[in-house]
Amino acid sequence: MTVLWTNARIASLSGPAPWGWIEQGALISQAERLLWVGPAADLPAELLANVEQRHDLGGAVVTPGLIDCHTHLVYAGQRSAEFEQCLQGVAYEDIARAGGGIRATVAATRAASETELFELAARRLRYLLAEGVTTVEIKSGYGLNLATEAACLRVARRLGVELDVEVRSTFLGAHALPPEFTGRPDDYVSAVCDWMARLHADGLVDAVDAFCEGIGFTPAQTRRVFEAASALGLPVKLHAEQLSDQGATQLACEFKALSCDHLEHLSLAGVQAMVAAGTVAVLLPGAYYFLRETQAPPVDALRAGGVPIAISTDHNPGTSPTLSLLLMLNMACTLFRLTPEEALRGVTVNAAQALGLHDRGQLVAGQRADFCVWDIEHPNELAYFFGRNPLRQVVRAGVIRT
Ligand code: DI6
Ligand code: FE
Repeated sequence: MTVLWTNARIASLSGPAPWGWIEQGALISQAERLLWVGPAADLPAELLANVEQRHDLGGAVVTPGLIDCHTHLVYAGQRSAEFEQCLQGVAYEDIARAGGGIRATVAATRAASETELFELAARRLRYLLAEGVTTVEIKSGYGLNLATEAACLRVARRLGVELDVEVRSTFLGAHALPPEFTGRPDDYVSAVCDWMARLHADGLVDAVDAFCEGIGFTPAQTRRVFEAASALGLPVKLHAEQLSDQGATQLACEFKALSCDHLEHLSLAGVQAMVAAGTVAVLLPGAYYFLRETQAPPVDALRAGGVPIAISTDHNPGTSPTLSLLLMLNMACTLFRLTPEEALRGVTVNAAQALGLHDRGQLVAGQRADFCVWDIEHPNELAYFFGRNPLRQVVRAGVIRT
């Protein structure tokens, strides 16, 4: 099916114009791809001759479909009681050391059935889709044994089949030390490397992640996880420098990481490593806000180095229980001083790069026909409003979804 979409004001995020703006724009999609994007006045007659269906978008603003490139959507339970403790002054790290935190969610997740995990994650994912998310990354990391990690990754795959979204799955076995490995972190890392190979053989893994932190895994342990991933040909990502500077970013960049995520405590040497490796910086303002952090990531240095910056929800029950990617656009601007255009690039083209995807994130010929139609006059409103959802329509793979 060849479809003509007219009367669009397009933020293509491609080309030299701010926002890649096309004032009186049109798009032609053919099956799941864009065949042509540009000013309506330039529509080529030979393509118009083949159009089978037409849609008038009524002068609405059109952007690429949104991409949430860092989520922990599959888990059971929630941790609002820990939120209350944090408000009383107990530190997130102390809750984790006392057996709460990630381990509390691991216990709840192990106790849930795969069907329950699917239903819980589907309910969460629908909130993201309602704001125009067309691609989402989902990490495991709340199972921490082979059976439950596998179940969580199968749930992620099934979400991509049953809900209207493309899912990329990331194995985060090295998220926390499970209780049965207390005092034996190196043995646990060996187990993670072994499970990784099995999960990959079952087609459940698109990338590998780890939590390199004082309360997570050391750089030496993280290196072992990355060596195992590289041996399997899997790309890596890293939760790096969230609570302290471990030099984890430099390590991840040795392995040409797709992205380093969080980065509040990133050093200049870390920035330079990212520049050299072409690694994307994924900033997570929800976690920064929720933990009431005060040291923001070094945005000026990242910008100066030309490091692509992505933005994501980091949805998880402990440090970022948000299901609004639009809210993260606003927070990326207010808390991290991104421009609204940088923020939109952060949930489209740069988020795609953070997932190793090069077929989406901009509206140009050859890319996927994934786009959002918004009830706004200017794309900067996506970062300006908070708690308002101006989404009118989603087109994914060339088909109207909502
Ligand atoms: N960093 C985070 O912010 C989340 N995971 C991670 O490695 C927190 C996960 C949790 O507290 O449940
Ligand atoms: Fe995370």
